[in-house]
Amino acid sequence: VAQNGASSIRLNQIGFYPDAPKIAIVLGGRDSVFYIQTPEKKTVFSGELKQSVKPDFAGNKTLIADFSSYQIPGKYVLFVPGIGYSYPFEINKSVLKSVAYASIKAYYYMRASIPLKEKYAGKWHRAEGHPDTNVIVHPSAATGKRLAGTVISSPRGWYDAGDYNKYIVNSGISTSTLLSLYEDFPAYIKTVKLNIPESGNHIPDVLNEVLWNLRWMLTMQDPNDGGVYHKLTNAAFDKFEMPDKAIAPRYVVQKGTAATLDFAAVMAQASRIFVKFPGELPGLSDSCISAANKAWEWAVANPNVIYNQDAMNQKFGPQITTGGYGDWNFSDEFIWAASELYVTTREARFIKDINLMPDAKMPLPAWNQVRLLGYYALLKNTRTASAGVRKELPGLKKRLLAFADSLIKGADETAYETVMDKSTRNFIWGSNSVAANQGVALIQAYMVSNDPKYLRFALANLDYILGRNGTGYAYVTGYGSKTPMHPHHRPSSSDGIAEPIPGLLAGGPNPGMQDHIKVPSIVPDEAYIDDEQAYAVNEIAINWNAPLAYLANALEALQSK
Ligand code: G3I
Ligand code: 9MR
Repeated sequence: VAQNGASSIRLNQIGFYPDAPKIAIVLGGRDSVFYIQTPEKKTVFSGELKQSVKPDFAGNKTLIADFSSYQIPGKYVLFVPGIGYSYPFEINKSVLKSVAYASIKAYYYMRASIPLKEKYAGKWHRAEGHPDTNVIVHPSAATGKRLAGTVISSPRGWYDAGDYNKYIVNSGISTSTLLSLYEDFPAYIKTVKLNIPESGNHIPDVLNEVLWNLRWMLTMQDPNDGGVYHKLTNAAFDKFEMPDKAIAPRYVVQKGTAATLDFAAVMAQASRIFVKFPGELPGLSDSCISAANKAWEWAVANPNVIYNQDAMNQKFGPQITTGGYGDWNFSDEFIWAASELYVTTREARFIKDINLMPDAKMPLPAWNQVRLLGYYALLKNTRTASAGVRKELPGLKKRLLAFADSLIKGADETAYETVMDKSTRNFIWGSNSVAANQGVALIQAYMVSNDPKYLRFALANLDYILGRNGTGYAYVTGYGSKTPMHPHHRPSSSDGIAEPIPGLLAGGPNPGMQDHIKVPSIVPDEAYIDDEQAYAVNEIAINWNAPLAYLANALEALQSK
């Protein structure tokens, strides 16, 4: 008798590369065999189920079905007597390509200030939202030349997440991660076609998409002093309505050190990338580096300007209650900006006066922690390093590998055989981006070492995101059989279309319940609910999609080599 069927068989619901590891985790099974079958239920492979070394985070024993040795491309299901059939999956050489592309196309759907035409957006076409050509300088942002109430134009950019605001800090890391994807895999990225309005213009589509946000970011710098506004925002979150209906006044608020340094880092990186397109984008590279330099100077002169929304609201009105993204520590932002500026300009002055290697820690990237992004930049641009930095690089490489080793240590013994161990550090707001960022770190480790074990665990984390996990959800909208249908995302909720906008990564398990929506379990990797109100587990966000896009596309790029 089939018990729980597909929901008890946890596997990547998209599929597997022919020569890659292929495993499924079986819950509650007693039998000792499993079968791989065609859609017509013809058995093509059988194997023995093995007990996992450790129980899952809830304490239950699990079984592992390993069919790595089966390599023939095709469509399949996995069958376990007494449990039932898994969701269908495929084995083929470019099996992750569609989800990899979708994770980047998702940014097109997040665009402000442009109608999404049916030709590009399919059934999710919609009217233009937020032209942002009449944005008010909030009193917190006023300076001599831009008094409070001054109106500026700050169009384009991507919406941050389920809300319609545009935050520099979060936008910056997302933009940089997509730029890095191009920087690290240019030949592959040139083949990525996204069907967006700019397609066919001799610039790779990934860069076309990046430009939509980069051009917005450039408008967020105060031309009078080089400082960068923290965000462009409504006073309060919009209700759940389509973007063209959300017409509340928009503000740019206080400048801050974090926003200004993140901006400097992104502009420095963009400058060295777009310099290769002088015909298509004349002057852009120069504008980017000069914006980066001005931002750097502002930050050096203003090294400790915190964006403290509560404090700001005590001094100025109207009160701003949208996302804070307030960070109190800028040492990592200085490291990232200095590293990018240094790599682009080769001027040692940028790294001279900052503490580039304060300690041996390698904290995983997040909106409030960007140190590793600087190290990634240094490690992959060794050719441009001056003697001073060159002597630091072997140590940095060692630390990256030690960090990667610490991630994969014991992973084979966890129930799901991924590096997403029980640690509370992993299951925070946006935990799926932790899984994705671990994958990115492992790819970096692979690239500096050529050791395939890092690649194996990077792929395992993508398997995690696509279904081999504690809930059995494939967390990218539109991909897989059991996938979020009700993300906390205003357009997906308001457009009258049953399927959410595709290619978006849900935040993922987080027992914190900051949204006061009860999750079915507080076991860390099970604390998830596909509920539109549950923004602490089921929102989507550009900074979560970016490491997913990097991971999935890097794996495709490395696979196709
Ligand atoms: O840093 C602590 C960590 O030490 C601790 O172990 C952990 C335990 O819960 O909490 C960590 O702090 C969390 C912090 O994110 C860092 O991850 C806070 O609890 C958590 O409340 C905070 O959540 C942030 C949330 O905004 C609320 O401020 C998310 O990271 C951030 O992604 C989210 O961003 C929002 C924007 O404000 C608005 N737009 C949507 C976007 C996505 O939800
Ligand atoms: O929709 C908002 C989401 O983007 C944020 O991540 C979240 C936390 O800041 O807040 C959401 O907005 C909610 C607000 O905080 C409280 N009232 C209900 C809003 C959702 O409809």
